[in-house]
Amino acid sequence: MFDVLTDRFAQLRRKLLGYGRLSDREVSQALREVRTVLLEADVNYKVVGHFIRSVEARLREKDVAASLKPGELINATLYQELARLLGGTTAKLDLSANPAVISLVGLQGTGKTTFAGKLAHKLRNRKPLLVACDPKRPAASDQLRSVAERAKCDFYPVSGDVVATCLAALKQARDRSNGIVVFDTAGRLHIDDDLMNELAAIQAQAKPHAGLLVLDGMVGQDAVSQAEQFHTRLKLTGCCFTKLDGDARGGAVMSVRHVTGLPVFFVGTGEHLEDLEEFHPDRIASRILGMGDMKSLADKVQAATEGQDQRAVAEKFLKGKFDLDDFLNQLKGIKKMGNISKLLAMIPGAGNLDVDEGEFVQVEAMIQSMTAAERRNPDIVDGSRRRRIAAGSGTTVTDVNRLLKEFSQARVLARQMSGGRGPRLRLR
Ligand SMILES: Nc1nc2c(ncn2[C@@H]2O[C@H](COP(=O)(O)OP(=O)(O)OP(=O)(O)O)[C@@H](O)[C@H]2O)c(=O)[nH]1
Ligand SMILES: [Mg+2]
Repeated sequence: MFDVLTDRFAQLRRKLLGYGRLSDREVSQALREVRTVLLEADVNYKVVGHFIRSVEARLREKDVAASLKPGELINATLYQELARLLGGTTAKLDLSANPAVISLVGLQGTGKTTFAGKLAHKLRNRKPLLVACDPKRPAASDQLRSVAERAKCDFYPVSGDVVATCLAALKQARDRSNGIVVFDTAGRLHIDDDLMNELAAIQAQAKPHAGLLVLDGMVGQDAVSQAEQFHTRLKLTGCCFTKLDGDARGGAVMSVRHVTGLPVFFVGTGEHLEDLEEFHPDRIASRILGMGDMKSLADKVQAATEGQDQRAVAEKFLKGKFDLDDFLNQLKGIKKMGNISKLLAMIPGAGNLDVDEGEFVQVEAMIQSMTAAERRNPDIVDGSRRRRIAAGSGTTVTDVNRLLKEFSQARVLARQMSGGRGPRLRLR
C-alpha cells in the first residue's frame, strides 16, 4: 500500500534528519519536494495546496531555523498534518443497532461483493446476513452466495423487486437473529438516474443505518469525483477503498476526506476475506511517511494468535523443546495473518524485504506428511522416512533434508541462547 509514496517520503525523512540546522530556503526546498511527491501520487492539487499551506503555518509557529533538531520538527509536523488530512481520529462505524444494516454502493467492479464478504468475516460473531440486491445480473446473486459460503455466513437471494427483497431479508434477519445485514447493491459503468433511483428507494424504505461507498483505489482521482456525485444524490455515511494492494498510488485515499468530508472506514488490500484493514488516519500517516505501522502489526498478531499462549511457546523454544508440531502451529498463525510481504511493510525499514511465500506452503506440506512421532522427535527421520515424506508432500529429499537441518540448527541455537549448552550468546 502506498509503496511509491512511502519510498519517497522515507528518503526525504532521512535527508531531513541529517541536517543540524535548516535555513528558510532549505525548508521551502523540502516542502517543494513534499508537493511533488504528493502530486505524483495523484493527490488532488487543491488538497496538496491546502496541505502544504497548513504545514507551512505550523512550521512558522515553531521556528524551524532556531531549532536544534529541525529535521525531527519537520517530520513530526508532516506526520501530524497528514494524519489530520486523512481525518484525524479513527472513524468508527456505528453498529449498535440490532440488526445493524449496512448498504454498500458503488460503480461496477469496485469491489462491493468482495467487500461484503470481508465485512461478514470481520463481524462474524454477529451472525451476518448478506443480501443480494442486483436483480438485473443473475450472476451477481450467485457470486454473493459463494462469497457468503466462504465467509460462512447467511445469504439472501434477490427476487424481482430490490426494495421488496431488502424488506423481506430484514424480516428474516429479525426472525433468525442476524446481528448484521449487508445489502450488496448493483453496480453500473457510470452513475445514471436509474441506479440512483434504485439506491435512493432502498435507502428510503429499508432505512439502512449506514451507507458505505465502495471505491476502487486503482482509479485515482476519478474515485473522488465518484464520491462527490454519490454523496450529493444519496446521504452516505462514509467510504471504503479496495485494491490498495496493487500499485495504486493512493492519492484518492488522501484526497477524499478533504474534498467530500466523508470519512474512510476501511481499506481492502487483497482478494481474500482477511484482507481488510480499519482505516486509522494516524497509523496510515505513519506508514505513508515510511515510519512503519507497528500498532496495526500488533493487532494482527493478536488476532491471529487468539487463544495461543505465545509466552508458553517462546519458553518451550528457549528450552529446546520446540518440536515440529509447534513449528507448524506457528507457521499457520503467520499464514492466518495474511500476506507476509504486507506484514513486513508495517515494520519500519523492512518494507522492501522479499519473502517467498511458496516456501511456507512447501514446509507445511512436508510437516503434514510426517507422523506424530516424527514431528515430536525429528531425529528418527532416517533416509527411507525422508523419501516417504518427500513423496507424500510433493517435494524432494533435498527439500526435506534442508527443513530438518534448519530445524535442528534452530533448536541448537535456542538451547545456546537460553544457556542450556554450548557458548552463551550475548543478547543486547
Ligand atoms: N487485488 C484486489 N482485488 C480486489 C479487491 N477487492 C475486490 N477485488 C477484485 O475486484 C474484482 C471486482 O470485485 P467485485 O467484488 O465483484 O466488485 P463489485 O463491486 O461487486 O462488482 P459489480 O457487482 O459488478 O458492480 C474481483 O475480481 C475482485 O476479486 C482488493 O482489495 N484487492
Ligand atoms: Mg457485485
